[in-house]
Amino acid sequence: MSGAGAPQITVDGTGLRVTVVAASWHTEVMDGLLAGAHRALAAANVTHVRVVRVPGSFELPVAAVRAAEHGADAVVALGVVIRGGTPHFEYVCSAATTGLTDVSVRTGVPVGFGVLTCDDEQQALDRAGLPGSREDKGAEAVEAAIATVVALRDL
Ligand code: DLZ
Repeated sequence: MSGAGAPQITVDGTGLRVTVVAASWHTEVMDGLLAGAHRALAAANVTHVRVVRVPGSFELPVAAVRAAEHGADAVVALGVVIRGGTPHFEYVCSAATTGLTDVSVRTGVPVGFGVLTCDDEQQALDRAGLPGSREDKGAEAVEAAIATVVALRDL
């Protein structure tokens, strides 16, 4: 999937409670995603922010559902999964994507999807919002989650 075609989203999240659930594998990339998420939250005027760390991306859905059921207006899930030599990659990616989708649809709380699924570490670094990165997926996930909260208000 290419990053071309991504919308420019400007969001106002004043008054929203946002929980960031973040995996811990691949420290440098995760630090970039988290920093990008914090930048986007500040730009959107979100001051009520909680960050919950879990071991791996497989654990993101259970943390996300807890946050969604305990008062978060939006959840942002951050993780990095890098392909290895076994099918484990597919299982972790599938569990994270299916689980997070299920959380948002079932609870009605938007979940921003900031889980990178990459062939190698360089692909992840290019998307991590670090100096020299081409993309900032942590920030994008925050903007998407807040924009969805705002969009749902009109329904
Ligand atoms: C086991 C594992 C592997 C091999 N790779 C990653 C990864 O690249 N990114 C990630 O977030 N988590 C990885 N994990 C850990 C699993 O997500 C999970 O934490 C463990 O299987 C324990 O449930």
